[in-house]
Amino acid sequence: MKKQITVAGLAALMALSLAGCGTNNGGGTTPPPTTDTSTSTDTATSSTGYNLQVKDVNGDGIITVGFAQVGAESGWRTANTQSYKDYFVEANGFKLVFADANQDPDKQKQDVRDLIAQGVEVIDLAPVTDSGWEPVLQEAKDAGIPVVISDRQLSVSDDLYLTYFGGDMYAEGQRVTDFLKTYMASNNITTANIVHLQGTIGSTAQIGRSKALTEAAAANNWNIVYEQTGEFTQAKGQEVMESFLQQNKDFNIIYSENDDMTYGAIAALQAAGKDPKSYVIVSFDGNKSAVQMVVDGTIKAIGQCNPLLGPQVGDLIKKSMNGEAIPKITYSQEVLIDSTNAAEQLKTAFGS
Ligand code: GZL
Repeated sequence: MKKQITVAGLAALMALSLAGCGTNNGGGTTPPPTTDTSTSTDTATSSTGYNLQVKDVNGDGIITVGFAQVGAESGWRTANTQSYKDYFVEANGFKLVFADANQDPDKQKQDVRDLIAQGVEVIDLAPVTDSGWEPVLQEAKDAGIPVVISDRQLSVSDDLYLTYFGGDMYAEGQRVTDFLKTYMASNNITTANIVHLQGTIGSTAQIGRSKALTEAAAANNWNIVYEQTGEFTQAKGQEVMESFLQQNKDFNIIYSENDDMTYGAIAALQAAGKDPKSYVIVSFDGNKSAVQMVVDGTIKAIGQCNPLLGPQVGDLIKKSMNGEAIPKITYSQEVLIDSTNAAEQLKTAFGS
């Protein structure tokens, strides 16, 4: 699905993603400022055999957006949903039809079919997991309804969707594993015994972040002593950590694929009389309370993942309406948050 970027495409994309991330188009709040811009895409949608364009089909001057959301499992998701509800309003030329899959991949496919039947004018899909989507996407295409994929990617043919906007989860994982390697070296930690709390299995957030860890562990001779999904929720993250602690195995690092599971793991450590600060805990997302924990030293680093996607997705939809060539894939600007920048990042961190 990923394509190599042309130089011209990079320039266009950097302008787009800088414009997108820096613009608060009257909806939602401007995403946290970051310095890192990573993108990879093919600039023209037509070259990929996908020729649908967003149109005001019913001529009411409003674009009706059907949003097929993952669920409400985490602080990231809450902020993401709010970003859409804030941005896709009549003042910005939109109407939002919202569907919550409650983290159920099968329900989500039915949600999309329902949105097609309702005749929305564009669908935004944040897929729970990345398999089995071809038939539904083909149905949307046959119905003439463009599909924007946001948040988590899909491993489908480029001619089944208009564009993707969201985080590069593999790159997020590489930032965190690079941090771990440097942190271990500078603190004379020679052994890595890692507890790996995975996100929802089969989501590209889990796939990318887990891939980065698996590769780094192989390259650096790290041991993954426990690996289990916490479904991106605090409750499940705590349950998984409690279950591991009962095994009395040695560990010194926790690699947790989102802040909510990290909160759960920290609660489990504290309940067992262990000091979280005596472990190397790394996380993903960048909720305000997690960034505060980086300032406090409880969490050593966070792979930032920006949930405030509404304005940028809206920007891409508007560009499609205007007949402009939009990138096939655009990645959010994201950084690593550690002790060197946490105080600054805290000023713009999302959520609570
Ligand atoms: C990442 C997003 C993930 C977050 C979790 O883009 O899909 O899902 O990292 C959320 O917090 O549950």
